[in-house]
Amino acid sequence: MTEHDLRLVFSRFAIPGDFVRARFIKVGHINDTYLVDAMNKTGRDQYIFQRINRFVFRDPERLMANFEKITRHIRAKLEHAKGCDPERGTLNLLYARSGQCFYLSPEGDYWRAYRFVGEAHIINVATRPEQATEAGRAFGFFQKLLSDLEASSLHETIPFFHHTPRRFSRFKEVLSGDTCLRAAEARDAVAFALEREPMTTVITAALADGRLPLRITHNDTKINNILFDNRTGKAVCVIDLDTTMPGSSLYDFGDMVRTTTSFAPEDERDLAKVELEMDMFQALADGYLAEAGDFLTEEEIGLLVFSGRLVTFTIGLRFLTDFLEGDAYFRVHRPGQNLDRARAQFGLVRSMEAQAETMEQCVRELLGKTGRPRSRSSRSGGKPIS
Ligand code: ADP
Ligand code: GN1
Ligand code: MG
Repeated sequence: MTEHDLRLVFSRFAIPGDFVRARFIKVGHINDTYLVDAMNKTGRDQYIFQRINRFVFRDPERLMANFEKITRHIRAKLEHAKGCDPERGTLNLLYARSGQCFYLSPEGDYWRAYRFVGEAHIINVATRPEQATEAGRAFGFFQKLLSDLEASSLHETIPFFHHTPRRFSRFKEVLSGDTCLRAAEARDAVAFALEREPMTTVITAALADGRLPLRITHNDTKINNILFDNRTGKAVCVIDLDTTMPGSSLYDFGDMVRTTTSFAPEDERDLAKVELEMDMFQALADGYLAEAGDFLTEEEIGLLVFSGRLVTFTIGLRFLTDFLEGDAYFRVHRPGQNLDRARAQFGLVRSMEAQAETMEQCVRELLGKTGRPRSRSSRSGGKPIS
């Protein structure tokens, strides 16, 4: 994608001012994201432009319908909430000249644009407990803001996204085909995955029989999908809303455990560095329960610690499957990166397995401190799947 193309895409949006330049942002694994500088009469403006990944998202128009619904809903809430800033507290979409919230190029690419949230930064690896607390609060608040939006009003942008048994079947299929001849190199990770098949069904089974409620959840709650304020260090905006759709609160909490409790990066090669840090976990759970403790059911609370293991395992399994398949899904910046990512996730699962009882104790203490959980009937939100 050249600067010239971005200039053209920019011109298709109803944005005042002139295009100045575009820079590629290398962070996410999925979409192509650019920071665009523009100049208007009053000075410089910045925008985020994204080309939606068509391989991952098969129906971008439905995805954008979700996006519009979610951001409008949140914005309306923030406009009435004390101390909230609707300009920075959610993504603000910009419209194309066609009137749609995306631009479809002649090549078949879907583009969207939103206002750049300034004076903010992302965190790829949490280093301090306050950051984990902020992450927990931000995604808990996000779930709360969407709790009165009808789950069935959103499209499923990626069917069976967190469905671990399906992910496992796909893994086994790819493994037995081994068309890229990579299974031998991944023998350790493959063995780790195969040993853990029995745990894969726990959450999907509980959702299917109504023990767990279906909610609107973010479904991609890694810490770098939050913008943090440069001055205060507080979470300002939850981003990357492509997978916000019906799901389980446990998918969100589990992915937060994966990405806020270890000081090692997602693709760490030195597995001795991959450990769950208990003070980070405590800080995360504290922040999350401060927002979500009121609406979570006892069943959800009972599976919080397990969700960390399951979601970390599932994402490791997806990295491993993608490695075996030739890196078709997750963007890689070097050969073998998806295998490193898989091994690091599995290392973290191992650390969580070893510390499971201490993690459970930590949740019990946090709940005891605040008198939660309250009785089930006093909570609202979340509908069982029929
Ligand atoms: P992906 O789906 O590929 O992960 P994201 O939507 O997470 O893409 O965006 C990638 C990166 O772009 C983010 O990590 C962040 O650095 C930056 N970004 C996205 N939206 C904004 C925004 N509105 N304001 C500032 N930075 C943003
Ligand atoms: C992808 O888009 P990004 O980079 O925030 C992926 C998540 C994975 C994550 C692993 C749509 O998230 O599911 O957990 O990578 N998103 C999609 O880092 O597949
Ligand atoms: Mg992202």
